[in-house]
Amino acid sequence: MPWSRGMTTTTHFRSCPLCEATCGVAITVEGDRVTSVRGDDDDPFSKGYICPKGTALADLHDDADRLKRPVVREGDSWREIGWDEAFDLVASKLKAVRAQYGKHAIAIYQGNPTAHNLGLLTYGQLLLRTLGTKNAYSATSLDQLPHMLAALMMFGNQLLMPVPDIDRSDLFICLGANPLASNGSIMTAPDVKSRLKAIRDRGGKVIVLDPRRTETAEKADQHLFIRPGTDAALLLSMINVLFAENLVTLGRLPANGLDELRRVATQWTPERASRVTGVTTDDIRGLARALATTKRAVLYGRIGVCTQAFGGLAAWLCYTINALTGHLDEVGGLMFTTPAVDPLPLAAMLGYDGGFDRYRSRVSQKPEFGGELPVSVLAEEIETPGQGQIRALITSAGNPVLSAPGGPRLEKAFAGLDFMVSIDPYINETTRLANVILPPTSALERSHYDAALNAFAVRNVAKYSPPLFERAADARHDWEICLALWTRLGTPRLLGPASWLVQRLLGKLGPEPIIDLALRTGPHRLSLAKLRAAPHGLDLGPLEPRLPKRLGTKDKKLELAPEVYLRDLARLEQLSAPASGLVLIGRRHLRSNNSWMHNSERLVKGPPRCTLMIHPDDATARSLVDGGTARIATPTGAITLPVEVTDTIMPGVVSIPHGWGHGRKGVKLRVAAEHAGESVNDILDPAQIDQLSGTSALTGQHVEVSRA
Ligand SMILES: Nc1nc2c(c(=O)[nH]1)N[C@H]1C(S)=C(S)[C@@H](COP(=O)(O)OP(=O)(O)OC[C@H]3O[C@@H](n4cnc5c(=O)[nH]c(N)nc54)[C@H](O)[C@@H]3O)O[C@H]1N2
Ligand SMILES: Nc1nc2c(c(=O)[nH]1)N[C@H]1C(S)=C(S)[C@@H](COP(=O)(O)OP(=O)(O)OC[C@H]3O[C@@H](n4cnc5c(=O)[nH]c(N)nc54)[C@H](O)[C@@H]3O)O[C@H]1N2
Ligand code: SF4
Ligand SMILES: [Mo]
Repeated sequence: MPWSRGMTTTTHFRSCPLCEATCGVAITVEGDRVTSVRGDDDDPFSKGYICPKGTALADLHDDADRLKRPVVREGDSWREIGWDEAFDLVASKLKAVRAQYGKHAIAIYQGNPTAHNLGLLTYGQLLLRTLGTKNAYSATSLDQLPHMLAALMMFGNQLLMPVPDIDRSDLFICLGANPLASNGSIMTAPDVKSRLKAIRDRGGKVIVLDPRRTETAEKADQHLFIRPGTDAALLLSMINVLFAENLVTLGRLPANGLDELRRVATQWTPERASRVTGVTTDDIRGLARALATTKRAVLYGRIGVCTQAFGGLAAWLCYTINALTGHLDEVGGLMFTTPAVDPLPLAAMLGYDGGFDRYRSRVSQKPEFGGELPVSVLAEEIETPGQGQIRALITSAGNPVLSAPGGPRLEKAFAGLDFMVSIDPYINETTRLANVILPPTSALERSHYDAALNAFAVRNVAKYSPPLFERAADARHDWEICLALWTRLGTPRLLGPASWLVQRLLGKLGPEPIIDLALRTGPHRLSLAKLRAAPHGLDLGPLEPRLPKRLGTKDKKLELAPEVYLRDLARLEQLSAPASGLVLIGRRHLRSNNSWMHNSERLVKGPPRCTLMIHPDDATARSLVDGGTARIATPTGAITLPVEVTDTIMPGVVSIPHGWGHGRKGVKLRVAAEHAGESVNDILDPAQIDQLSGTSALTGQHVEVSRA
């Protein structure tokens, strides 16, 4: 729109919903155009920091490829239809499937942006979790499931995941995370770089264990290479040292399982673990001693620890080792938050109350977790005929074709469904296979409160973001889409005679009153009005000890050695010194966000980022040169990528980022198509999982690399 008289420039303070850091942004608007997005200097938590993705908030809003109205697929082309027509169509198709095949024939898949979207966290769960299907899937089993399982088993609630008290720690051991690229995960901490620097400035130490000398490792005091998939062995041997050298201190926390831990750790001497992990015995002992003897210290493990063959064990041991060294629930250690909106009672109300292995998947008997099955079985549950076969799919804020191993198999399975609907703003690798796409408003057109991520923030904070732009009359928020489907699908019948009233009421309300009520009844006794009066957000102080009160375990004790893990340790015996050949790891880049932000020119410009990183020795052995092309193959498939030869990666390991592969036919992402890359999940084998938890093994799979 051209500038015209009466058009004023205004600045608005919001939080960025694109990653877990929840940075405060100052958005300058002229008329209906965003003219700049900067960091909000007065945000008490992020203090002016933003990353390049924050700036791209405007690109997403203005993206010409973003859908504004529902579309229905007719062969290879799409036709816009009205909202009511779309809702009626979707509801009738889903109801028909349900009537003919039963409720488990409708599968759901919820993706990562759910956690950043108030409407999907509330009304989305209302729709999707009341469908009553066992075929519920999400990005959880590609991500933090092992942390949630450990929280459930050890602390009695799957949402009770502790976070590193990074601002008061004097030793930060970082295992399988690269917060300088990811901006932190299950550690909401804007500007991690400055927070890590502050540790060093106060005389503390940062140590990174990673198969790659990452951006975070470059800024650390020490970096140690560790072989992919061997973290459980490392941690057990550190625990072995703690017991052997009498360094175990549980502190004030009542706990069960100490003797069992001592027993299982005796099997894993530093010598044995060193052969497996590639970390020297001196370093293993040094790590254990440093963790035990530094008063304020923490070992933080994240996705590299989870998404591997022994992810369940490794995530459990990460929490356990903090408990054994007196750092659980202590200042500077691994702490629990006191969020203004407490997600625990809310989740319980929505039926997300935790549980593991209460039932199994139909085809290959994989365990349920939190009412969901692992994504690794989604394709087989669609392909395999019989009672309970999936016939229809709802995807919401997810792109499993690029995000889950076995992408080509998934797209084939999706194409064979009776019906598929996607709640998503784009026609991408997954949604192009849907029959109907229901696009929500953009992040700038809706209100936001970080109901999920504040529960994992390194300080207790709260901030409300009202909508920046009024939504167009014919646009719908995610919550409105979910409510419309929930109403039509007949699930309100559960509510009995009051259902009509409840529907009308919910339709008028939206998510705000829910958050307001949760704020008022929460531990800080806030309200939306109080948050509206503080547009930069509120700092509610540092983390405080919460145990044993907050434990959900029956006897209010920590469970240090839950039975499921003790049993799974037998499997770890398979770990041995590495065979020859290469194993694959992933990586993240500051300018990328999983699979869906590659349509912003400012984020994708520059040299290609979807490359194969390989160590010089491994490159030479395969006649690969920097800038050349390599073929990377597994029994699942093969892709071809540009080569980056670098000694920042461990010999025997190669790295490929995920979320690329936009060259598929029918994808309508103009910018992304010019920077298509290849999808690493086209070659990852979906059958390789952590057998305990069902989490996909995204790291540590074997690959063959040759000159293309
Ligand atoms: N090989 C490998 N694979 C991985 C990973 C890895 O490290 N390596 N990481 C895994 C991890 S941690 C995760 S979380 C998953 C992510 O996996 P997914 O959640 O399946 O994928 P995303 O790329 O986050 O896709 C998000 C989708 O949501 C849509 N979207 C964005 N905003 C909104 C919104 O506000 N409302 C709605 N309705 N839709 C929206 C986007 O258009 C996009 O289609 O990928 C996993 N896959
Ligand atoms: N810029 C950007 N930010 C993001 C995302 C993004 O795609 N881009 N995605 C968001 C999402 S959904 C998530 S879940 C978070 C994840 O946040 P992080 O957990 O910080 O994820 P990564 O940056 O992938 O770092 C994982 C590290 O583990 C290492 N690693 C791989 N295998 C192993 C192993 O077996 N053992 C050990 N010890 N290390 C291993 C990898 O080399 C990598 O450096 O990031 C979020 N933030
Ligand atoms: S770090 Fe995350 S929250 Fe902060 S600006 Fe970047 S994408 Fe947004
Ligand atoms: Mo994730």
